[in-house]
Amino acid sequence: MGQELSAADLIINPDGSIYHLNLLPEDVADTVITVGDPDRVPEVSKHFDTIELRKGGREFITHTGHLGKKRLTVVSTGIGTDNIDIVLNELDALVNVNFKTRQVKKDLRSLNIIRIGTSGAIQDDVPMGTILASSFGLGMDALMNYYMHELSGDEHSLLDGIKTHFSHFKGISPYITAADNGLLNTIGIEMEKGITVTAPGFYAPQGRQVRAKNAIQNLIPLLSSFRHSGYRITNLEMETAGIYALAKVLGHKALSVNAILASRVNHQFSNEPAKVINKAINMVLEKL
Ligand code: R1P
Repeated sequence: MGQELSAADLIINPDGSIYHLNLLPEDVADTVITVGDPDRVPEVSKHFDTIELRKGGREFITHTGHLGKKRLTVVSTGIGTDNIDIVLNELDALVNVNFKTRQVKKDLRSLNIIRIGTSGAIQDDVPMGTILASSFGLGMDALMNYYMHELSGDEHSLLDGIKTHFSHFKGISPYITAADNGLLNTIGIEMEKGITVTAPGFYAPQGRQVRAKNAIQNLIPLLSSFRHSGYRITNLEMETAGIYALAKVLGHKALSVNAILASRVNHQFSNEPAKVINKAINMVLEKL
């Protein structure tokens, strides 16, 4: 018999749903699309043939339904890897913990988790309107300081290169995780690829200068000039690295698809964001 998870470690609401997502175990499909903006959930599920449930709480809105024969769940995460911590752990518990016995199941389910999010490009040749699949998520946030995790394959040498390139970044311990190769080569096949930086904020952590003085000068050129074994950093957002790293720790497969709305090198923002996001949604759904 495995260990029983306490009522404080795994919080289950009186109706049997998980604490923040308000979902029951049977509500989660094997393929889960995550979006940041709760208003983007119906923009995805409007393409479904049927919607069997609409649930939610706070920024975590979920629709589950069918597209053809495929059952899909789309859930909003809100902004940032602190929310990804909640969404990934709760999705995993929903499929891999028996809520009656509070024990981890013997046969673990592996979800396909696909982020459809917005992002800013930091390379001149990645224009606004590009749909980019993250081959790696590079985390500049602190989430993975709290989890045991291991590097594999190219992750080791990439992280060494990153630590050397960004050696003067004080108090930041970056982490890197690869996309699931299968998802990258199917859903991401026709998309631009690159390393996506996940920042712990939207303004100074992404090199934006408004009123507060930034501690790291020239962040964008520093990020865009990194080169290692043919890889380069292409874009910035706020969830991908957390999704990739926690998915790997928990045995799930993940891919992040980025609708590029801003060019940080050309100081421009798209005047048709909804169109670009829709393109990303369509490109993902047609490959599922
Ligand atoms: C910031 O505006 C938000 O937009 C991006 C960032 O990752 C961050 O969550 O993604 P979403 O549009 O999916 O939220």
